[in-house]
Amino acid sequence: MSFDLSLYLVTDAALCHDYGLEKTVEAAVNGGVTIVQLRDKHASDAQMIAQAKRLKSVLAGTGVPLIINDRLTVALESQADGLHVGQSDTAVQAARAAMGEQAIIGLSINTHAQLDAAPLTLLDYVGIGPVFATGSKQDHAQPIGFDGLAALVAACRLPSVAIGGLKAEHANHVRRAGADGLAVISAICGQPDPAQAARAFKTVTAS
Ligand code: TZP
Ligand code: MG
Repeated sequence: MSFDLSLYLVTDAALCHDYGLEKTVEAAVNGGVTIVQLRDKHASDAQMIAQAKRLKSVLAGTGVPLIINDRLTVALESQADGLHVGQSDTAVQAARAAMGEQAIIGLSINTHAQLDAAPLTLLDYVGIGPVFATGSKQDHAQPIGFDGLAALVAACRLPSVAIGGLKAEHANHVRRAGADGLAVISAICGQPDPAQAARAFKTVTAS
């Protein structure tokens, strides 16, 4: 499946409680989200598989891929479009072997050493960050700022998406740093109007 990293929504169901996860994702896609990652650190595999299937129905016909965070079993069972892994999750080689050639596979990167060690030929994209400190991920790595982002993007031959504390007002900085897109949780999940929150990223004028 082809993919567009320009506005990458990572979900947090706990933040979406008023609006609900499916409605949040639907609204966010209407507002311009181009790719969705289901991330849930608390659900069981079975719960996450059921949630992934519901999100697949929401995304059907939109062309927006569904990526699963960390859990290979969930990605396989739900027939999701891809898997995103962190440095201490399922190895990329195992993920590619299990998911097949067509799957979209991404890896989180925070340092040049991690980039140098990454099996780039088995990956479709990298997530680079956190750009800023964020309350959305416990024990996140050291923030790298826009300069750190630019240096990692410049050293990376793959499509890349920036993550960590990003808001609509940062869209131009991220583009200038050379990344293909922004990945966000709290700037869309849990916002009173997720469609408008997504649209805000799209309407930042180039400067
Ligand atoms: N990985 C690095 S930072 C982060 C993840 C999953 C959380 C991003 O959330 P937010 O709310 O967009 O800062
Ligand atoms: Mg992880």
